Amino acid sequence: MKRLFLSLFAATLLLPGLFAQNPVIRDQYSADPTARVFGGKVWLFPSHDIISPVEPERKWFSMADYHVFSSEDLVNWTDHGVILSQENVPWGKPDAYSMWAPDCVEKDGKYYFVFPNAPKEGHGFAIGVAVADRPEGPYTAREKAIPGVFGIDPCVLQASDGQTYLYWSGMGLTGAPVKDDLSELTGRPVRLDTPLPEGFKEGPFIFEREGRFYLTYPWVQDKTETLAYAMSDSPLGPYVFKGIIMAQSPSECWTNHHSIVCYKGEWYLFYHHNDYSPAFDKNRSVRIDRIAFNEDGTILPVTPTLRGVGRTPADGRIQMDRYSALCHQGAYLEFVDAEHPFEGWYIGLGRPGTWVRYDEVDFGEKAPGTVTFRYRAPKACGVAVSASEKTGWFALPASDGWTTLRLPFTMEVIGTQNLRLSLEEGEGLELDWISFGDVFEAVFSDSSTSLDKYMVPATGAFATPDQDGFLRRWLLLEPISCPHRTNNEWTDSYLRKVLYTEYFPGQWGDRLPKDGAKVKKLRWHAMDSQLYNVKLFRFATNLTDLKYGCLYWMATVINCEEDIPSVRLSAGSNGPSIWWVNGQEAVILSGDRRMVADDCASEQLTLKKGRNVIWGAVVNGPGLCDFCLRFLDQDGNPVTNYTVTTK
Ligand code: FUB
Repeated sequence: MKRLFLSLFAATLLLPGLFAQNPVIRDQYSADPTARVFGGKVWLFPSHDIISPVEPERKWFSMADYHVFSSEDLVNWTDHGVILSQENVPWGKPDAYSMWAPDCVEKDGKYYFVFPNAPKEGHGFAIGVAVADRPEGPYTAREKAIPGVFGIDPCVLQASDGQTYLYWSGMGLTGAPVKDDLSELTGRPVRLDTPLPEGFKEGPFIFEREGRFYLTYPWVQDKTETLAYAMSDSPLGPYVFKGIIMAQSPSECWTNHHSIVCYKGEWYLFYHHNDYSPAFDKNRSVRIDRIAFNEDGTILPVTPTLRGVGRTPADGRIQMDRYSALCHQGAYLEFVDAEHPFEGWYIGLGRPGTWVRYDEVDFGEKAPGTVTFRYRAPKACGVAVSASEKTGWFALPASDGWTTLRLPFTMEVIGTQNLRLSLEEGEGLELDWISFGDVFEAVFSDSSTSLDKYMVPATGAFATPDQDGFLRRWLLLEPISCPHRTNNEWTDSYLRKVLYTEYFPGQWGDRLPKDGAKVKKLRWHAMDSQLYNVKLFRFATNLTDLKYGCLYWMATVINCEEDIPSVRLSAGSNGPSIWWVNGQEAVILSGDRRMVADDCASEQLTLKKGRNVIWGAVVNGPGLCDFCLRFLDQDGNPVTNYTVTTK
């Protein structure tokens, strides 16, 4: 694997005082981000880049649908799934893969999602609108595109004078007044770019701040797109060029595309870069960095960072490769698994003296008792970890493969701190993540009931079923309290009532929550079971205070290279349970049962080529609780020709 020594670009990221954990969407490509604030949350409406399923060799944009994401802290993002697909646009070609940069605004309780697409008739792009009652949809596309608007990159401004404006690009930058529901223009389109410096322009994003209007846009000044801006006293200009917000990328991602939003009193720039796809710059990923204004309203240039915005909890996985600052020489970044870029990166510290800093780690109110390193190193290493003006020294034994080592941490570190890690002895330390206290303290506890006898955090891009076909990789949610009066009530109808209640967004959905994501205070854990049966009781007792009177949710993904027909899902659980395959209920085990392998099997079903998502929920009464699951073929033999992931 080619080692990517940090270049000039990385060096430009080292300025102190910049914060980020980028990219923010880490399980799919996302581009052209428009961020809007609705109901106290940030809603992110990006394009959804994919590799073209019809012309994979054609190195061009390919987008079939849109997802929407929301966040309250700009760190944890909920994917609300697909809100609009190319097949559901009455006026659009259903196979054009041209769902380019969108926007969304709210007016009188309706959400207007505005997007470009290739029309069924004619060439180029038209711009249409889909309407919903909630930001997450469902959205219904109107029958026709907006009359007289041809182009891409729509952006809507709801000006403080009460007028709504629509802007778009294609042959320059254009704006026009529009009805509040975006159904038609109400005035003549005006070219906004004619007085601006020459060079290709697209992606207009217009916003109003302190009585001034900002026309911000990607602009090719030299080779690739910068983000530039102009200002005016009026929404339709004339605009006066003011300068560059973000320089062109030295790694030559040709496009950039952005939005600027004020959230909880702070201003943020959303933009994109091809982080997960260095070899193909049409598969991009959304980043966020802070943006600031001078007193006269002009914008301070933004340097792109990997650290991004938001605080990282100390007991989460702190990806030091998303650093705030890094020593100039001897450090490098690489994908953990070049075949699976969404697994992220690790950081290499080549020799003594190399260091990395990661800002804004939230240690909370109680100092952690342990620190866990996920690393590999050809030789034993000594590292110094500094936070809150204290430094601790940690010895990491040599390890050729990735290993997870938990060590005592005795420093009194609380609150939000900047973390610095330096290699003091040894060489070639490669660090995937570090984490403090709580979760990992429990997971790697040495006590006789320790969880690692039963399950360990999932590692590696995928798992396989064991030789008997049992599924051992699961995403497990910490237990939800669910007191029961008596075990006699565990009938089918009771179970369906309790287990068809929605506890979190995306329940039964095609997209799994991320490892570490939270449902209120409960956390999802991607785990590899050491046993064929997954010991939920051990999971609960090691990680939470709740043991009894609760219910567990779990999910996993089976990836098949081809359709596997005529199989049955075969389940056993201590405690009643329901199991779903690709959104359909497959097995229900009701009553007060013990865990017996193959206790109950589904009707015959087909595991389809590609992803198959399994969801399960198990109720626990007053005792132990576990489950086992596998697929059996028509002859009752275990099915094992697939891989298992939690993404
Ligand atoms: O994502 C497709 C196109 O690339 C957008 O519409 C442009 O703004 C550029 O980002």
